[in-house]
Amino acid sequence: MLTSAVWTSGMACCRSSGYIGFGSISRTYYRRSLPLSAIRSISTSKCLFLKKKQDEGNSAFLGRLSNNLKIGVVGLPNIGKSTFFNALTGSSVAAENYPFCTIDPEEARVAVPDERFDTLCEMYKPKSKIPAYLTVIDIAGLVKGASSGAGLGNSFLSHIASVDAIFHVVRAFKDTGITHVEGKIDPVNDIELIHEELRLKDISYLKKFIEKNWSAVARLGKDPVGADNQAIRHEYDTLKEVMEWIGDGNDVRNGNWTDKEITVLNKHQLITAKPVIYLVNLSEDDYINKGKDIIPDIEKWIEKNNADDLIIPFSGAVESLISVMDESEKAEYEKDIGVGSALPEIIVAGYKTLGLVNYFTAGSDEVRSWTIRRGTKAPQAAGIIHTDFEKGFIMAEVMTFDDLKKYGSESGVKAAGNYKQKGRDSEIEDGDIVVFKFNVTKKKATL
Ligand SMILES: Nc1nc2c(ncn2[C@@H]2O[C@H](COP(=O)(O)OP(=O)(O)OP(=O)(O)O)[C@@H](O)[C@H]2O)c(=O)[nH]1
Ligand SMILES: [Mg+2]
Repeated sequence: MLTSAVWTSGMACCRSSGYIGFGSISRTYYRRSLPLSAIRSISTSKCLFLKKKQDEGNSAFLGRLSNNLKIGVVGLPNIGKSTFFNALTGSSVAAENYPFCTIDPEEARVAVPDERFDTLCEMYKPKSKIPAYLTVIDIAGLVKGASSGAGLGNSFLSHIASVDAIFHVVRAFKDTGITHVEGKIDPVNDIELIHEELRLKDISYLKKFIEKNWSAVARLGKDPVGADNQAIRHEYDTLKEVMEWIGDGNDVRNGNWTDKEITVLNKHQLITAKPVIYLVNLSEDDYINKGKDIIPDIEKWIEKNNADDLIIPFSGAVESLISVMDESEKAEYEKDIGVGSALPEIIVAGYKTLGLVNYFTAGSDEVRSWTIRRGTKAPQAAGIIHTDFEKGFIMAEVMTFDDLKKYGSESGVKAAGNYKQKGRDSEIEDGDIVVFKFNVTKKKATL
């Protein structure tokens, strides 16, 4: 029978130092029967990545257009970011009890859990199975004043600027043995502090831009002549408006921007434009009782300030333990404590927050999940596999995963008349199983 483990102060899960640090855990047996759905109901209570503009039918997407999008782990120092990163990605970066243990960003990929992929692998029994991956980056801690150089300062804010979305980790576990840079456990205060530093960083970036450009823009006048000059004026006006919006205490991602403004914003990649998921690091006990004394205050803050952002409770202590267990130990432990790991949900939420969806290629050689941004047209989706597929795109033959499951085979889907052809203006959608037809005539080599 498995015991429920209590993480005692000073315990580090640090594979880099050659041990898994649970030797001094006091093991007490608790049988708890909280259903998994209790935790799940907290974390699914928020919608994901819904920009007002998109809801209103706009097509522009706030964020980088790339298929290698990254999500950064951000928060105060010594709050469990690297512990979380290690458990999430199976890495072994140092996670010790002192602030600024992490200095250089660490990057790792984690497979995105997807039942559809698993089902396809069962159906096709392929030689090779390649799931979708989420790239996660562990970033150094931020302290009060980081935007003006305090702590490890500005360079670390630039690491945050280079990711596409943020896992904002906040400490809610009480453990007097683990130093807290603010000297107290106050999750809402910590969230506000980080939020403020990120906002201030955006303000200082915009200030610099405006100071550098105002005289040139003033010379252009209100209605400049020529497309280039008009674009310069528009960029300047947009960023001035954004500056006012952030100056009033708002994050860029909550603004109501036009497509044209979003194009400008995407050029500048402001930090508060990035989607955020708040990950609340609870003690094991609080995780088991779904953070009932902790989560409501945080939810209130998020509701007031960033209502569209998602909050997911987890426990670094629980995840560290689970991450070194084999499948049967894990199942028994999860049964004992009555809740499961939050990591699958966190990975999927991160993936969705980045606006990513999957299509599949499936056959006896390989089943593979390909990552595209929602709304990607068929030729560009083909280009993810190979640029030739995009250049010589003819069409995509598509069946949906749901149809394949329903009719049991490709021929069943065809017999039902649900095997479709998509042209260059059609989008490839989440769950499409695709065969691309393309034709590339090779140029003759010239001597
Ligand atoms: N009790 C308890 N300790 C934890 C938990 N998560 C992390 N710790 C401990 O807190 C200390 C700091 O953890 P890290 O994961 O290194 O924290 P970090 O946020 O990456 O810190 P920096 O890299 O300095 O910014 C380590 O001693 C961890 O063992 C937790 O959930 N419960
Ligand atoms: Mg760290």
